[in-house]
Amino acid sequence: MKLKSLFASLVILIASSMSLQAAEQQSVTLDVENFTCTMCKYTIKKALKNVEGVESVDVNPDNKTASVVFDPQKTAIEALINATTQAGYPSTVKE
Ligand SMILES: [Cu+2]
Repeated sequence: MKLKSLFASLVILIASSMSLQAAEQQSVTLDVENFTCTMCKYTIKKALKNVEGVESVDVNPDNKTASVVFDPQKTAIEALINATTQAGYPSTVKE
């Protein structure tokens, strides 16, 4: 009986921490300039992944965009734009 309630509170604890984690994520899509070939995708992806707080990067060479999921507590959109620009690909937030 006691173990069962302990288990139930544990489940609630895990579930609440998971939703908390989801709330800490922000996503943005960037329009990326200077896309010349398919390899650019990897350069851009690497540059963004090196930014602390970036959770995932999805570069789309067809649309010339990069979708980034990041932790807004650790980084900001300006840092993402700066990272692609430093790599030779200036970017702007897709409207
Ligand atoms: Cu290229």
